[in-house]
Amino acid sequence: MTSLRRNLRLYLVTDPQLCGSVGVVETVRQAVAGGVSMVQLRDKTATTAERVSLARALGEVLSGSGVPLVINDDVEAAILADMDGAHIGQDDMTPAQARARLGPDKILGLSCETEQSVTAADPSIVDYLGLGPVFGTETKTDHKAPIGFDGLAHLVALSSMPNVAIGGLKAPHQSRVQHSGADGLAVVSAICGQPDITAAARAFSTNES
Ligand code: TZP
Ligand code: MG
Repeated sequence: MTSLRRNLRLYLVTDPQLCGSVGVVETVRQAVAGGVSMVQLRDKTATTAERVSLARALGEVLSGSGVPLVINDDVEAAILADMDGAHIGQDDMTPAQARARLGPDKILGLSCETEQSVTAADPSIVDYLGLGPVFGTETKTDHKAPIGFDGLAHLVALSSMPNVAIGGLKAPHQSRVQHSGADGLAVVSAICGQPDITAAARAFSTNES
């Protein structure tokens, strides 16, 4: 298994509203202590300068942990903060544009909701796919129709690229996600805002089959 596939096993996507008074940095610190293996900084309303500053603080928390940090949507912030990479959606800049800005060595993730988008993803440009939403979720209000575990398995089978499932996923779903062939789960509300963040993250490793 590649190290990226291993990193995708439990992927925390941060939400500043859900993190509340605990904050994104402290949430990430506690979540990594519970086994989170990759982090995405996702803040739809921040400026690039704010994202860079938050990314630097997160970089200190993650230093030496081997947990990669990528940023949602904002390739320039990823470059300025020298983060590990970026994650884009179908409506953002194209993967080719993002790769051209990031250079060959940074991680580039791409959200895919349909067969067409999965088969169109170029493995020489994109490193991993985010597949979903598996379930409907209040965390992202503009998501496409949920695909369920059957839809997830179908999308996984269409591509040999590393991938991570997202959308409404909680610790008890872990074995269903594994059986679909996905490399891991990306979660927001299962960890952000939970009363015991480390325990919430750890619940995923104890559910592993
Ligand atoms: N993309 C598709 S669903 C989603 C994103 C960012 C949000 C997932 O949040 P949650 O709380 O894990 O359902
Ligand atoms: Mg996006």
